[in-house]
Parts: sequence; C-alpha cells; structure tokens
Amino acid sequence: MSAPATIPGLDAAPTQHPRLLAWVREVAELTTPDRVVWVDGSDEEWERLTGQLVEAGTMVRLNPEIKPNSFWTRTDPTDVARVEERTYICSVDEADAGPTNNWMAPSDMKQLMTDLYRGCMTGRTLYVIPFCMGPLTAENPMFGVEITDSAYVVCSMRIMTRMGAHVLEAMGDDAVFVPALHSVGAPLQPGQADVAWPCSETKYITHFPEERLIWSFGSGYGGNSLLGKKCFSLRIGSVMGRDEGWLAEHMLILKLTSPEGKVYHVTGAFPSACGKTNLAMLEPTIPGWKVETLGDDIAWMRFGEDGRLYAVNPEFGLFGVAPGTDHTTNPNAMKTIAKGNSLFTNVALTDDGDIWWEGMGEPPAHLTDWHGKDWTPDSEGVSSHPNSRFCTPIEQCPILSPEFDNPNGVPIDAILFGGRRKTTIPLVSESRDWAHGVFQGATLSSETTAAAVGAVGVVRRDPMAMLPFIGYNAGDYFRHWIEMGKGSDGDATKLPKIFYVNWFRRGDEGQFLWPGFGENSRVLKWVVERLEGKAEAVETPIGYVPTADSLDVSGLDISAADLEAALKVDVEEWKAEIPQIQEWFDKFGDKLPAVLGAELDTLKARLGVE
Ligand code: GTP
Ligand code: SPV
Ligand code: MN
Repeated sequence: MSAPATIPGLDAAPTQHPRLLAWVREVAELTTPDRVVWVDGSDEEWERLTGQLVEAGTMVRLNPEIKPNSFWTRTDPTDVARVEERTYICSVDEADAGPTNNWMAPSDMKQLMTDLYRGCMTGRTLYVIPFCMGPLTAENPMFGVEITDSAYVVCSMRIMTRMGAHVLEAMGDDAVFVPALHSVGAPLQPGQADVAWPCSETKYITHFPEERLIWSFGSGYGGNSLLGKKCFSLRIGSVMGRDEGWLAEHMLILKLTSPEGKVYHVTGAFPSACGKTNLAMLEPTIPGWKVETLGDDIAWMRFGEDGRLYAVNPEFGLFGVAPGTDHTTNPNAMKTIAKGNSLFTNVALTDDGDIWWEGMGEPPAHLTDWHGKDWTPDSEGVSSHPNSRFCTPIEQCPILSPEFDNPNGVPIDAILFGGRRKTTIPLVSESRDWAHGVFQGATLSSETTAAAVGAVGVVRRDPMAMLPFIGYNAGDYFRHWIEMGKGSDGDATKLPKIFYVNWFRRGDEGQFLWPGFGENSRVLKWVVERLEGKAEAVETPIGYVPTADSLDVSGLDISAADLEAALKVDVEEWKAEIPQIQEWFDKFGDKLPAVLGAELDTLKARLGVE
C-alpha cells in the first residue's frame, strides 16, 4: 500500500535540516497521521493545545484565581507509572545491556515496533518537538527531537524541556540530535470517538544505544512519554557518558550556603519517590543555612578545566510526586505551583477548581478523585494516585539558584546516595574514600515505590538509584564510576566526598525515627562540617557515622533513643545484608570491578563475617 502523496503540514517544515526532514517524513509515512504540526513552543500554541485538550476531556482548566493557566488530567487507570518490565535496552550485543536490563536484538525490536507503528497515528496529529536538554548556550548543546501523537506530551515537554522554534533554529541544518519517537498507540478510524486518555495495552519503551535512538509505544505517562527525561537524559545519556568520560545520573543538585557564607554544592541520588525533589527544595530548619535549587531529578556531571566535577541539570521543569507535598514538608514546591502554568496528573479536584492530595492537611468535604468519582473523607481509598504528579516550570521555584542556566554547571563538593529502608541503613554515613563510596552506591538498596508499575515496598538493589535507567551493562557502569575516581588530572582529592543517607528508618512502632524534610538540613550541616574537617565521627564497619553530639539536634523534638536508633550501625542487621550483596555482585561475573569485590571483602572482615 502506498502512502498518501501529502500529509498536511509535512511540507511546511520550518527547517532545512536534511536528517530531521527525512526522519519526520519516514515516520509520517509509516504512522499515517491526519496532519503534521511543527511545535514552536509559543504561548498561542499552548493556548490552542490546552484548549483542544479541555475540549477533548483530557484536561480540566483549574480555577484561574487559584491556579492560573493550570490544568487537571486523569490518565487511564492502567497508565499511571513507568513500566520497567516493558523497558528495553536494544544494544547490538546482548552483553552490553547487562543483567539488569531487558534486551532484544535491535533488528527484531525494530521489526516488531515498526508493525505496531504502522498506521498508529491514523486520525491523530503528529507533533514534531525540537528540544534541548541543558542550556542552549552549552558548547555542545544536547539536542533531541520528539515526535509524538499526544498534545498532552507536547504541553508537558514545554514545561520539562527547553523546546520550540528557538531550539530548531539553533539546530541549523546539521546539528546532531537524538530522535525520539512516541505514540500512544491508539489510532482512530473514521467516525471513531476518541477517549480522554488514549493509550495501548501493548507498551514498549525502547532504546537503541549505539544509534542514540529512542522508540516508545503505548503509554502517555511521564517517564514513558516525555522522552527527554529518563530515556534521553539517563539511558542514552549514560551511554554517551561512558563513551565520552562523564556521568548521567538520577540526582538532585542543590547549592548550600553556611552561616559564614561558604558555598557548597551537593548532588543526591535517591530512587524514584525517595526524596530528591524534597531535598532539592529544602527549607532549612537550622538558623543561618540556606538552600537553593538547581535540579530535582537528573544531573549530568563532567570534569571542569580545574579537575573538579561539575553538575548541570538538563531539565527545565519539575515532575514531582504530589502526595506528601505540603506547606510544612515542601513549602517551596507549593509556592512554585501557586504561580500557575502547571499540569497536575492523577491528583484530586476540589469543588472550587483547585487540586488536593493526601498529605495536604485536612481533606475537603468533597472531591473528585483520580478516577473521576465523588470522594469524601469517608470514602475508601485515597483520592490521588500514589504516583500522581505536578509538572511545573523550574524557573517558578522561589529558591532557584542563579547558576541554573550556567552551561558549565556547578562544582560538586559532596554526593549523597540514599534509599528507603526501614532497617539497617543509618541516617548518614561517610565513605572512607571514592572506591568505598562507589561500593555504597553500587550496593544501594531501597523499597520499591509507586513510581513504577509493580509491587511496592519490596527491598531491591538499586545501584546509584539508577537500576531502571542505566543504558548499558551495570558492571561496566560500576567500572566507569571507579575510573571517574582517578580524576581528570590524576588528582583524586578534587573529587566530591561520598555519603550514604536514609531518611526512612523506622522504630518499633513503625514510626519514622527521623523527622525528615527541612530537618534534613541538620544532616547537610554535618556533611559540610566533615568536608571542613570540623565534625566528629565514629568509624564503623560501614564508614564514618556521626557521634551523638556531632549532629546538630538543637531545638529538634527527637528522643535520645530515637536518635540513637536512627544512627545505629547494627552489626547483626549488616551481616544479614552480606548474602544479598554477594548475590547481587555475582550477577556481574567478570564485569564486576575487582575494587568492588575487594570492598565487599573488607566489609565482611570488618563485620567479622567468614
Ligand atoms: P521521583 O520524582 O519519583 O524521582 O521522586 P523523588 O526522589 O523526587 O521523591 P520526592 O522528593 O518526590 O519524595 C517522594 C515521597 O517521599 C513524597 O511523598 C515525600 O513526601 C516523601 N519524602 C520526601 N522526603 C522525605 C523525608 O525526609 N522523610 C519522609 N518521611 N518522607 C519524605
Ligand atoms: C521517576 O520515576 O524517577 C520519576 C518520574 O522521576 S518519571 O518521569 O515517570 O520517570
Ligand atoms: Mn526520578
């Protein structure tokens, strides 16, 4: 069957970039949309698309007096989170995907997905979104182009990335870019009515690392469809980083100023829904300390000319977990969304056209829940999906650091690894050196959350909080981290110090031992004082842990027993961890760097394990 001679809009391309034009034509001929729209990122376009989405029932406009220019969306109840089981790294050699990724041969995957894509945009609009991850002023701007048949994705990408006409112009005729193809996989036959949230039961989130290519099918949600985020900035980004000597990491970035006016920059890798956004926007509870936000989810880290490691946030918006976000826990997030221009997905709607979710104080007497049903405080179940999200421009954050747009990034002083563990892992420990810090990261464990489809609360190894995001063999990824530890100029003393934190340890009654949120500034203070050589610590088998009085708890409502329990290194608990770490490391065979095997032996010896 031959494709129609012309698809409206296809030839109206505002670019002469030959590779881009050829790719858009090829995709349009395969997917047969009704029209092609070249996205310009303008206010008029936003008005038009949000208007269409309201008309289609996908979005509800919120009360402009409360949340100006903001919208509420409910997804299909089956399309609420990343789908790790359906995520593939299609490297040429299966060994390059490693033991932690799903793999299929690129040619097999392409054949399978080409069949899915054939005609899949019938009755829909194909949007072409030129975008740039990180500042456009970078020496090598990291361009991508997403093709999607979802206007919701276009609007979300406008918040989450630098995109539109100015990006296309900056690409000129020959810029290298990452092609990222997305379809919700729900063609419309003539006369067929659309649904509010089109998607497909068949889902594939696929990466071709050698080609720097992304193909996604079947889901409209977050990390599955906003392809600049996890797919480009982490999975493809990590492969680029391996090849070019830098790191693409699932990390927040913050700037910390001490009462003496000394400036530090900290990154933190915690798994999905384990506290990055909250720490990035933290309001310190200890006097004189100041936090400014640089990024809440992704950091690209490269060596600067001075041999230090610099971090850039490639994103332009915040895609934050809604439940638990409130004026007490994260006041800066609340101030950011109060400015409007935001999308809310799978939260609840109030009767006066505002949004509500669990954790936001007393519930109103009546809500429309994320299923679109009436909800009252007596209703069974929650009003908002546990992975419901706010999507909001980072430039609206009242504590955004002025360095946010600096293409060179900020020099990193400390890296925090952290997980969600009820037991075993103390509030904070400092690694002995880089290799020990990489060991802490490589063996990081956390309970699964609602950010991915599947069981919640199951402890798993999540190396550097990157388990679902490493675009290559995790053993090679550990080796890359070890290599980075040599420094760019052989001076490892310029590298950040590595710490391991856990805000989520529980007491005997199931209560959190540590109050968390703004009080985490006390841990940041200890980290800085360790960098300055001021704070005391005890050496334990797992690293340096604060002494009871080196952590500033002045004015904090915590019992001595809870504090001791939060900081405790329990040798028996750690002994129980060893077989799990051993089993985890065994997965990597020859690929496991010998340094990490040696770290495990050291840990065993320190714990007195045979
Ligand atoms: P992703 O966007 O999925 O990568 O998540 P994230 O790492 O940015 O996590 P986020 O900061 O959104 O927090 C996830 C959940 O953990 C929210 O419900 C928070 O309220 C809660 N949380 C964050 N920090 C703390 C803390 O210090 N203590 C406790 N108890 N809960 C926290
Ligand atoms: C995560 O799951 O780590 C997120 C949300 O930040 S998503 O964009 O869906 O990946
Ligand atoms: Mn994340």
